[in-house]
Amino acid sequence: MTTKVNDANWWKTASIYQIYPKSFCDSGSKGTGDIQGIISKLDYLKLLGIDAIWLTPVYQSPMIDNGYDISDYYAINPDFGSMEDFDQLLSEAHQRGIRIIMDIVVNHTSTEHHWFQSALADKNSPYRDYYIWKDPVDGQAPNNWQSKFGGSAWEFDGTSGQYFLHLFAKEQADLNWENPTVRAEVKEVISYWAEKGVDGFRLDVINLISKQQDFPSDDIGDGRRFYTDGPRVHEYLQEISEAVFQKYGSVTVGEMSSTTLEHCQQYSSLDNKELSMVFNFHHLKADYPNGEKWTKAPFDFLQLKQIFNHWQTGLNGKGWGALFWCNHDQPRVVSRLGNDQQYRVESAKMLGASVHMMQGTPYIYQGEEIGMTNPGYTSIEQYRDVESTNMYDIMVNQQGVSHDEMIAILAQKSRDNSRTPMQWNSEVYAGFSKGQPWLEVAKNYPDINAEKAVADDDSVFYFYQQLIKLRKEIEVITTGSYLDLYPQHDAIFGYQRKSESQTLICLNNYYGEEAECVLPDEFDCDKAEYVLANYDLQADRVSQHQVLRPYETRILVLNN
Ligand code: TEU
Repeated sequence: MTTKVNDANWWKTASIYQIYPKSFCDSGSKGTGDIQGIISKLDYLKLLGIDAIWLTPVYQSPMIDNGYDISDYYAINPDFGSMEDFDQLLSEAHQRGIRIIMDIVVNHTSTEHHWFQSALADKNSPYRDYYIWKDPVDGQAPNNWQSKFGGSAWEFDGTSGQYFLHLFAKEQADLNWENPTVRAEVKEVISYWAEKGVDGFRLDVINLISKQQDFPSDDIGDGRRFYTDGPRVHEYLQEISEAVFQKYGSVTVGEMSSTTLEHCQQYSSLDNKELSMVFNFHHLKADYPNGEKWTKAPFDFLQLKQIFNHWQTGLNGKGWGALFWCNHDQPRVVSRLGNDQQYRVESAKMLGASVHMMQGTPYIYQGEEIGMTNPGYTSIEQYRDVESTNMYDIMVNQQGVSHDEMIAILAQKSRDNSRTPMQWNSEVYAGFSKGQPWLEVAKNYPDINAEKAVADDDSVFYFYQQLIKLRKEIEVITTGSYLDLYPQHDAIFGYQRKSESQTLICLNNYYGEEAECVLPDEFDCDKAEYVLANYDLQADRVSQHQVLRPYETRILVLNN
């Protein structure tokens, strides 16, 4: 079946693979991943069938936030390799028909960036206004905004007697986008990488760049409502898009923190005035009771389906979403929403199918394609993530939460859950490195690794390979409408995609007990066929009455 999408929008039938370089593959024995390690795995990615790699930051950085604190946008961090290594990666990926999407972090820079260092040294520096400095109010921080990593979002500088804003770590100073020179610098940075042949950009927390200029305190929240989807954000994005993205034909995906559907319809509008597509995270807060991340809680299944329904129907015909469960900030989905013990393979496949049959562009995070799990760390010493260690200090040492309770919360919610070294084989350190890794490898690597998956026709790997192929072969996946068939069902997430020529139904049992549903009367089972499933279906005939086994997924297609 041919798709109805022209090549300029190649990304509408593509699947994108996210690499977190520090944890992907070490070509030597440093214990941290590098670019040569990525190059050595390009054939593995080609076999999977992905179309592009989203590479998280490899620029010069003190690595306080593992590269999201950039100190030089024009240099490669020697921990990852050289610019020649990067050029080789770009060339070898292109030779395999794989595009490269670079991470661009321009809401903030590292406080070691020379812009910030100059601003810090001299209140009259030309770079002072690159950042957001405010006088104390009544001897305190300018307002009560909170950092997303805990504590105040303001850091005091004794030399100048002013505070500077940092929505993340205190080593990540927010840029002042009101300053046209800052916007010009950003255009230069992105143009530099586009000129090198980079195919696209992932824009880190790009919906936070416009702050309400009176910087009011927030009497009902942590201040995010005064800088999220801010007053000039669309103006800024249109300016950058016109100057750079449209000029180079770059594909772009914006990471939108705490955003709304309405803003995302504009960010990803089909007229391409701003970005190609957006990441939103609402579906990944179904296990945040009352929006609170730092609790150990089950996910709310009906809420999860309602959120998918809201975004699938809301973006259809108006914008374009990224489809994902996992990334370097999120725990492993098979541990979070599936069953990473008795039904690890079945639930990993079911969760993959759940999002891959939706409208949007799927993103596969390293290790998701082989069903990697959370590591189940038991002590705070095993953690490295600045957010996790900050929150441990605040909650245990300042708020009196017990050590055991916090360890249980971290085991479910910490970003390090997804940052454990990629499991390549059953050799020491899972074949990730010849030296001790920077973060402990999950103990299950002898059983869960890429080498074993590639040798097993029934592995999660080949199921994902099929999902990627289906998107290219079945047009309704890209163009069809969306209908949740059983919004109130307490175990089955079943939805229908419909176009003029095809109907697709994706059925997913999210739990470990058998579950039943009935297909819509108008769905002609006699003409329908199963195109993919995670159990042997025995009977080829599609029946109106469906009985799904634990974590079973079934994808059915009917050519209208
Ligand atoms: O993440 C932004 C973001 O929203 C997440 O930090 C989220 O708030 C948190 O991880 C979940 O609790 C981006 C990057 O993906 C992340 O790795 C960086 O730490 C952050 O921005 C700052 O650059």
